[in-house]
Amino acid sequence: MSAGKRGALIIFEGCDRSGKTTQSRLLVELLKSKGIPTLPMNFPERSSSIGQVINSYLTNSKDLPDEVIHLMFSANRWEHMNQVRQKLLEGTTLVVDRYSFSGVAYSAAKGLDFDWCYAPERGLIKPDAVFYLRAPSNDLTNRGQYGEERYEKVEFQGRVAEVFDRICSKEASYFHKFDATQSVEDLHALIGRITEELLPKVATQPLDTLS
Ligand code: DGP
Repeated sequence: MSAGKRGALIIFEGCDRSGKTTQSRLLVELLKSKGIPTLPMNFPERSSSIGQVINSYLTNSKDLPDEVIHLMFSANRWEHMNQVRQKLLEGTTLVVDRYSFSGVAYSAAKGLDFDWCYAPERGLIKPDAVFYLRAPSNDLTNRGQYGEERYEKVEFQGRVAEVFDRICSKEASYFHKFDATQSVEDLHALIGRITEELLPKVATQPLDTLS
């Protein structure tokens, strides 16, 4: 960690095709251009053996009970926690496409109990900021390639958005909700500004955990 300064854990959340991947890429580019050590990550991380099971599930080549796949997604985050902690303490900022909140939102949208869904996420490193991109689900279906994976159905995405809204109210102290229908450039400018204010603030704070 350079002069006792840690990196920030920044998460992008939202429904499928809400623009998370574009916005997280732009944020990584911005931070790197300013000389801030930054790495992109995404969950599910599909290359591990757990990640490969998740990939088979998402592409509909494997079926699993809702509870089992929920715990697999969570385990996929847990298996990367040492790496996440180490990078943050070395001073690297991590920009992560999806985290625990997708875990809760997608499983609770299927009807699993909200608190049960949250339980395996407790103890994971708490994000410094979550950028939640919110758009009406009808809008999202018009974006490219919608419908190829298991969860990409309009009605289901509507329920996912409702759970994300509930999480956003519960975790309001570090959630930032944005209208995802605004232009890519405007959204990026807003997110960039918030991040640049955030980094020096959290640099000397200890890491916290989700509770
Ligand atoms: P992505 O690679 O970001 O497109 O995510 C793939 C799909 O997996 C997407 O429909 C959202 C869903 N997803 C991501 N994380 C979780 C999770 O922790 N639990 C569940 N049930 N679904 C998730």
